[in-house]
Amino acid sequence: MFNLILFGPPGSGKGTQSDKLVDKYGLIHLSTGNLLREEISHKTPLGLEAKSFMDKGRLVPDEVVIGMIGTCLDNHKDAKGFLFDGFPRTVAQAQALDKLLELKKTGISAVLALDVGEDELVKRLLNRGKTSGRSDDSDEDVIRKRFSVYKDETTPVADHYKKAKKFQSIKGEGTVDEIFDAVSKVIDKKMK
Ligand code: B4P
Repeated sequence: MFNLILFGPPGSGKGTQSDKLVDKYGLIHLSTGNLLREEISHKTPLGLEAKSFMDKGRLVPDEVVIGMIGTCLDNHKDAKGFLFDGFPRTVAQAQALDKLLELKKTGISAVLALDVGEDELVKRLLNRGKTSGRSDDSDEDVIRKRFSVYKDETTPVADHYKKAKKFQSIKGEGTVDEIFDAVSKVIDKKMK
């Protein structure tokens, strides 16, 4: 199996690149952000709980997202690999993912981080907020809160994978196609 984590701050292009990567490599796309928004749109109890965190720019509790990922892995027993987008976002999530993959006798093949400056990130998110209807993209204070949560809670996840020598940064500024080419080159090398 080839299991890839696309890593990076909010607005770095994880979702954008994931859509293209799953088409090219035939991986199963697991975006915790998309899964949570789906729960919110169906007004499930899980969705209502998640919304209260997401609207404030905070992370949804670990046990909620870990449970969701566990279910998705079980639902795709024959997958040739997974693309994790926006997960793991805490060290506890990374450790849980290691265990879940171990049970499937597999592991993380690579963690690719999209590197984008904060001014560009704010610009992208506010821009998306104009059309997406996403409440977490419309308010600059909430966007800044998401960055501070990223620095405090998600950056340590990078160290977790650096220790395992699986982490690589890629320039995330430029056109979507330029970044896609750069990411694809790294994946092609890792798949060899
Ligand atoms: P996510 O859905 O993961 O949202 P994100 O980080 O904001 O988006 P992403 O990084 O994928 O967006 P993209 O750059 O593609 O999370 C939302 C919330 O859900 C979190 O804040 C948290 O509350 C909760 N959550 C999710 N996962 C969780 C977890 N594991 N644990 C706890 N809570 C969790 O796109 C951004 C914009 O940039 C788009 O408009 C796009 O068109 C544009 N763009 C992309 N690439 C570009 C480029 N090269 N140039 C110019 N614009 C570009």
